[in-house]
Order: sequence, then C-alpha cells, then structure tokens
Amino acid sequence: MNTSRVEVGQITLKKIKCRVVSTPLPRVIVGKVGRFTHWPLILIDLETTEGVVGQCYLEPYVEKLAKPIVGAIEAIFSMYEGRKIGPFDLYEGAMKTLHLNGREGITVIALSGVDMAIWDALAKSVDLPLVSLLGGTPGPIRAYNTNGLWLNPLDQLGEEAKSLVDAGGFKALKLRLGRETAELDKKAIGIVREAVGDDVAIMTDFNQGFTLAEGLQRMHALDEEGLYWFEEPIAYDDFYNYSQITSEIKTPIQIGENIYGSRTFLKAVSARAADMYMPDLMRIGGVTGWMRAAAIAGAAGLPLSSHLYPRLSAQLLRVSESADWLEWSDWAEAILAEPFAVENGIATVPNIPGNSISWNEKAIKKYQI
Ligand code: SMN
Ligand code: MG
Repeated sequence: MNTSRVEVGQITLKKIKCRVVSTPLPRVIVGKVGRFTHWPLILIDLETTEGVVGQCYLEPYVEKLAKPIVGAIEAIFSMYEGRKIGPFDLYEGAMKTLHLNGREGITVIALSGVDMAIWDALAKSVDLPLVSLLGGTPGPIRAYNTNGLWLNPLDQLGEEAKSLVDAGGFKALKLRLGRETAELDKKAIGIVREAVGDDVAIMTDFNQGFTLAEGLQRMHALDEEGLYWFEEPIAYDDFYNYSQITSEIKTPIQIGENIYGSRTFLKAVSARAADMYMPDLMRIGGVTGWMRAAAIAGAAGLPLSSHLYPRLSAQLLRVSESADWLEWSDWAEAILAEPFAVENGIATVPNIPGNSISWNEKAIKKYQI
C-alpha cells in the first residue's frame, strides 16, 4: 500500500510479466465454437515503480495463439515503459496507432489486457476497490450460470441443469442451442424447464451457427418457449441481418461478446442489431472500452450483461447504467486465490483494493505451459 501523498494515484510503468496456463475445464465445452477440455489463460502482472502490481488475465480460447498475444502485450507495454501514465492516456495513445495494425483481433485483445492491469494497479495505488475508483460501491449483482448445458446428449441435460442451479442458488442458466432440428432444440428446452421449474430464467446461445434464413426459421419455431434471450444466432458482425432478426423475433436478441471497441459497439446499436448487449472485456477494450460501451448502452436504454471475466465484469456492471446479468463462468477459478462465490443467484463485489483478481501460485505452477 502507498503511504506517500506524492505517490498516491501515480502509476509509473516498470515491467510487465505474462504467463500462460492451461487449466482443465470442470465441464468440457462442446459447442459450435468447438470442443475444449482445457482453457488457456494469459496471466498478466504489471509492475509499477511505486510498488503496486496490477493483475488481470485474458481468455484467448486458442492455446497456440497465447504466445503471439503475449508478444503483442509486451510490444504495446514497451511503447509506454518508464512512463507515468493513467489508463485513459495509454488506451487513447495505443488506439490512435492501432489502425496501423488493426482495431480488431490480437492488437485489441493485447491492449485490453494492458488496460485491465493498469486499472487494477491504479485502484490498488489509492487503496480502493476498482468499483469505488469508478464512482460505485462494492455490492451485489445478479448472475446466471453459464458453466454447462452444452450440445451434449439430451439425457444428460436435466441432471446437469439441476446441479448448475444448486451451484449457487442460481435463478438463471444458459443453454446452448442449434441442434440438427427445431424439434431437438425444443426437447432440450423442455428437459431443462422440467428440471429447474418455471422460476429459473433460461438464456440460450446459438454461437453463430445459422445463416439468416436458418436462424429465422429456428427462432420462429422457438419464439413461444418463454426463453430469456436468443444469443448470436448468426455471424457476430452481420448487424444488417441482425436488425431484421431483432425486429421479427419476439424473444430478445442478445449479442456483444465478439464486438471489438466502442465504435463498433455504437455501429451495432445504431443498426438496432440487438435488444441487449454483453461485451467481453478482452474485445471491447478492457475497463476503458467497457465504460465507453456501457455509456452507449445506457443512453440507448439497452440492457447490458457481461461475457466471461466474472470478477472484473461484476465491478463494471455495478457502475453501468443499464446493468443486467453477470455471466458466471468458473473457467479461471483454478488459478485464482480467493473464491468468488455466488449465493442465491447473487455475486458480490468484495470490499478489497483493486479488481479482486489475485493468483494461486501453487496452481499456476501446476498448469503453466
Ligand atoms: C461461449 C464462450 C466461450 C466459449 C464457448 C462459448 C459462449 C458464451 O458464447 O456466451 O458463454
Ligand atoms: Mg455466447
């Protein structure tokens, strides 16, 4: 902790350390996005001259891409090494030059990682939870359980749904859809509904599995099932066709996990592409990018949920005008020091300095690659 007045709230970038781990998933992911038994994570430690260390992680999905992303993180950091700088300044500066290499993909993912780490360091330097530094307070946020209900055999879904509810008194779950036929999707929904009862909300995700025509047909067939949202039925950036889907289908349309940066976010909102949005911290631009997107969603009256990164997203949802649901995933839990429990479907942002991410070094040693 800092005690010198002069140094409070000052961050000088000293060094960045990135480690890659691959943790076994508690439940294997089987979806349109692929099959994953392990989950790669890039762990970032950003050292400051003042002594505080900013920490965060990225979830790059593809293990083999972790190394190039680390390279991009180190490259961006090296441009600001030794500078006394706030997160906005670095974000602004980096974004202004990123058009040279692309404002989507690895460059933005790397910048998002650096941004999240600096915000953590800044919050620690003033001894505040990140949520408090941003003008909010630690406290509750409602969460849904996303950890299962993949495209697995139907006879496994009922038991799994029950255990996902029991894992934290959850009042909402996410079910993956897009099976071979509408009948099979209907059966999956029926099995989950039967298992959890009418009081549990069922979010659903197609993971971009359809063309426009297929998607419309499927969602019309499922539009009376009382689902909470339909997520990503078609390609994530096809805002033109999303706007048709959103105006035709009664069940709310949810997108956002693949949107890079606040300007593309604004494009989706301007196109009326969806009814609700769920930014992902490593794509939207870290804490800085989230705050910009959240302002757009809030002003437009569009509910804002999160994608992955539950600890950090919870802090940000508490300062987002149109905050809706936290996506609770346990895929990074193995390497984190403190448990982040959900009780009665509610996650709680703790009253500790920073973004509430700290490492379990023993586990990191075990899973480091
Ligand atoms: C998802 C995210 C990460 C891996 C697989 C599937 C999914 C979600 O789109 O929304 O959680
Ligand atoms: Mg999704």
